[in-house]
Amino acid sequence: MPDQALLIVDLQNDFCPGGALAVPEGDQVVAPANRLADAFGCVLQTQDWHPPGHHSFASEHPGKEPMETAQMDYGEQTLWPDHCVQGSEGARFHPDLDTRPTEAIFRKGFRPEIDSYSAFYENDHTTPTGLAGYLRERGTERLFLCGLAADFCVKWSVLDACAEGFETVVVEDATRGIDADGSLEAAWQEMAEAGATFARSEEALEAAG
Ligand code: VGL
Ligand code: ZN
Repeated sequence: MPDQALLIVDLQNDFCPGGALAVPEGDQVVAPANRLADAFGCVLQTQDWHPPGHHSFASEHPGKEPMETAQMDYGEQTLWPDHCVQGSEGARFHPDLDTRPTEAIFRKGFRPEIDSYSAFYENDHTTPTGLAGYLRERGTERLFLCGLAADFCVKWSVLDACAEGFETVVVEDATRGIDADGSLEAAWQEMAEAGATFARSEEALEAAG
């Protein structure tokens, strides 16, 4: 069996119903994520972790509303409601998520001027988080991903995981999308084109052994 790991992306209060940037049914991901975390030998998490006044917040751009875009040094950036502010309740993991099996938590989005969707690179696509090196040093060949949001942080993590040469599997019933302007449908297609495969959690649990 290839050496494998599970990455749970941004399963935080602000991305769940009632949160600042709620993903529809985001909380439904918690139960399958817990089952997966219990089964995998190596479990990692990401945590969206923005300083107050982060540049991706629409509130920092006078005249702009959340979900509009702005031009940044590194290209076009979607503007979001203030969310996942460092140390806030919204930045905490969902209270029902069992984080005990988690070995390492990679925080991202903590540089004030640059957003970070992917678990591997910031949105400039060049500043690494160290996750690729961590996985390589551990000998990981296959990476399973779940969490939020399917069309943003999960998608960009999946595309980078494929580009970094990991066999990449999206656990399709353990993720949900924001779906801004058809972004969810596009995300499934982009992930498939990048070479990712898709599995139901039962299949992922079987693969975890
Ligand atoms: C995310 C938008 C802004 C995500 C994070 O976790 O998908 N989306 N920050
Ligand atoms: Zn964010």
